[in-house]
Amino acid sequence: MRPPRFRSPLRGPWLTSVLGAVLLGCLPLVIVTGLLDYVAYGPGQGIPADVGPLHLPAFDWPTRPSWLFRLTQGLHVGLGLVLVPVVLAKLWSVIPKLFTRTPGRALVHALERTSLLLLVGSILFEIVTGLLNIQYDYAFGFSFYTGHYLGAWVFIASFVVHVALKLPRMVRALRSRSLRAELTTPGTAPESPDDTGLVAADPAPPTLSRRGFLGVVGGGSLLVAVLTAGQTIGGPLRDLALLLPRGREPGDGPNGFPINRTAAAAGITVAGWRLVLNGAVERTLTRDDLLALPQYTARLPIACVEGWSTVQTWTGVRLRDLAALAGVTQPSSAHVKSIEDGPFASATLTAGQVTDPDALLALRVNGADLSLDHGYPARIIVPALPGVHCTKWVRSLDFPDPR
Ligand SMILES: Nc1nc2c(c(=O)[nH]1)N[C@H]1C(S)=C(S)[C@@H](COP(=O)(O)O)O[C@H]1N2
Ligand SMILES: [Mo]
Repeated sequence: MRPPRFRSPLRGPWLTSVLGAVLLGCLPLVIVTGLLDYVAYGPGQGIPADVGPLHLPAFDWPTRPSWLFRLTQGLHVGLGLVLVPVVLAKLWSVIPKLFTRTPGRALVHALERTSLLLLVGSILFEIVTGLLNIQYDYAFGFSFYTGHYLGAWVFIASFVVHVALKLPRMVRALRSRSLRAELTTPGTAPESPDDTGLVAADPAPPTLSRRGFLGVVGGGSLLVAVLTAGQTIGGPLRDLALLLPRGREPGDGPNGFPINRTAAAAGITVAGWRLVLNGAVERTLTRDDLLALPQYTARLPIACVEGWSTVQTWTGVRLRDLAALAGVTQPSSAHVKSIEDGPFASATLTAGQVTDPDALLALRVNGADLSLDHGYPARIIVPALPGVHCTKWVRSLDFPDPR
């Protein structure tokens, strides 16, 4: 028995399948780019924490193309956000199923219920944790990275099961009507009832056509896209970046690009600053010492896990030159520490990331000294490195001595 309150004439297997097909086409991209982002963070940096057998195969994240992380991270967050209206529409389209019993034995019913609960629960969990991570600093009682990662595996497993179970039905339903015809004529007549239990038995009079409904969902996605992309595109669109609110007022000039964590928030004082290099030998350098070394300039992005990114022109000293100064000519890694001790105050770089010719300890940006908010006296900038590892206010660089 279907409760009478779900009487929309729009619900039906075709509508659900159209939304399902969009998600089937796009969610794998969100999943893969999300997992790649964890690979990019590199193992052993606590992102995610120890997840036992669920850990990903570790491979060294490349430094080329320099926009690689910008792409994977941007796709993950951007597409993930844009799909939220589609997910919500799909959930709305199947609400009556919550109240119908699967024919057959109680066990089958319980299994189906459990798998749907995991599917719906995990996608909502991923959306909510992802959104909260963008909106607030550390709003969780658990690590966002670990929670989002474990939630992703619950979702992946239940998504695979769901697709395997529903794919034939989806294909059949898609064939039952012509998408083109639906989009060109505002159809409101209910779909023909079938055993899915989605079509209302006593449909209410229509208030919206199926085409109108799809238009509302698509318009919602478009709106989300506009509200999201402003942070990255900048200019007048930045004021529209309501969904990516960080650093909306970075000011003008060479240092006028987004700031997640200000120097004030990190409690930075730089009086008497020295850079400490540890390798085969220990070296201590002032900022003037660093400026007297060969300077290199590279145009490189910072891409944040929160979905925004920015490309700037950075100038500074090559990390491999600093390793050589510390007596390490073939660095196998580098451990970076900031003068603050917040959650993102240290990072470990791979051999490839230290030796890339564009891997810099940046002192200047766009022809001016770094501002204090952007990491003055010096910050890390490496091609394709996740933003979170572009450590600001660097205090020391340790190059483990291979000898
Ligand atoms: N010392 C320090 N460096 C840091 C951070 C930080 O909190 N502390 N934030 C990181 C993050 S999450 C990003 S995305 C980049 C860019 O952040 P910004 O906009 O605050 O410069 O800097 C990174 N460097
Ligand atoms: Mo970030």
